[in-house]
Amino acid sequence: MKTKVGIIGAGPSGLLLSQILHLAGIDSVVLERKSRDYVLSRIRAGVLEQGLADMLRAAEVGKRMDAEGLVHEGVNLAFDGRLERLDLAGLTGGKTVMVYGQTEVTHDLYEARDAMGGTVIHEADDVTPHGLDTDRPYLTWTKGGEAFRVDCDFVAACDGFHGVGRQSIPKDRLVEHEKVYPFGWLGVLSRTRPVDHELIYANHERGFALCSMRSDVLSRYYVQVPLDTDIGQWSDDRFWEELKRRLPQEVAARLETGPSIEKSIAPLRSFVAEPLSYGRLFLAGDAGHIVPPTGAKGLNLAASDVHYLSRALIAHYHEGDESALRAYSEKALRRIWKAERFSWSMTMLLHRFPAEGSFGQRIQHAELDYLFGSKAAMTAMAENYVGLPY
Ligand code: FAS
Ligand code: PHB
Repeated sequence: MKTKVGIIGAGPSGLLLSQILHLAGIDSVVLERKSRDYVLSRIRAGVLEQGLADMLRAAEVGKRMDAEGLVHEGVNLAFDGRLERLDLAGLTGGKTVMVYGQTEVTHDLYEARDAMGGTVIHEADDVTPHGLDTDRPYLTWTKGGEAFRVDCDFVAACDGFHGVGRQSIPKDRLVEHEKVYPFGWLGVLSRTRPVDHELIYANHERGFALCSMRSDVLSRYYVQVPLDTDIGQWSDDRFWEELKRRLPQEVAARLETGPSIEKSIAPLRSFVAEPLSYGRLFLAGDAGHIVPPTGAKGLNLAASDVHYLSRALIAHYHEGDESALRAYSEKALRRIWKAERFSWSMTMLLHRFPAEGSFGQRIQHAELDYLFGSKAAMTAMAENYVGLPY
């Protein structure tokens, strides 16, 4: 088998890259280790920056998002008994975010790949990149006990934090920067009406909470939990009671509860690998970086990586111009680090850090009180939340 770009991973990064390259007449093969159903069963991100929404429309996969997604012009922060609204559109000259689940984005990308004859191979075991430091790299894998190989010009590792791509870069050519937070997020998905028409991020002495949604009848909630939490100890009733205790009373009073249809714990970390390329291998999305979900940046950073990488590959094939491929890592990392900073700052501002004691919480309240008394501070938060330019 031969293709131009071998893509490892059929998450949003890999599928979006494959779709954009196809529309530019550049063929690719996507190798995914899990089944399609497994990929589509994962509940992940919920907030799309305008940049990602525009990319999906340009890639001819934005129709269902525009029909079913929720455009949000503001976001709310609860702290110290207050509920304050950040007017995203008013502070950023009309920019908004789109609430539309990553699962739906992935579903729409799969549909488009199918419709355009895309090659996505699932349950590909032991995907292994070869010859990355040559001009004839290739990928091998096994499936059903049979061995396969695809020769390509380039390899895009869109295989997430635990993927094989980053591991294929020689250790002496990679620097990894990491911060692990001393807590996780316990998330619940429920077929209940969202508690508010916009998101609510809550700083509370019992811990962080987030009220989000997937639609008008599908809600997504999170509470901060210790890293060693046993999810088996968290009944639905316990979750709802804890969430109510972390929200302002007028919000808790109107919270609609119901059976969870998904419940999971996600650890929080900040991570960046540098550089994002090695020979003919390019890292995109979680393969190269991780952010704590507090800033709703994970999926959106994957999008800007794909934006830069797809344009660089198109310049190579259409104009023989290699400069953007050479500049990919530096260009992507500049935007990545700004989103890492924002996600870290939102995490430090909104979560409970027991080691910081009452002084730490008072500092957080002072920062939040200052924020909502300063147009400059609110504008800075708003422009980061809606997404910095590509
Ligand atoms: P993904 O991890 O989505 O996809 C990588 C794909 O590669 C997977 O399908 C995997 O099976 C495949 N793969 C891995 N190794 C392979 C191999 N060796 N061979 C072949 N295939 C391989 N972001 C937010 O903005 N908000 C959130 O609330 C949020 N919640 C999250 C919760 C969890 C539990 C996790 C893990 C992440 C969350 N994120 C969130 C971040 C998430 O949305 C990612 O940013 C997003 O999935 C990035 O997409 P990809 O880069 O495509 O990586
Ligand atoms: C979600 O809806 O899953 C979500 C929204 C905003 C975040 C994190 C997660 O910051």
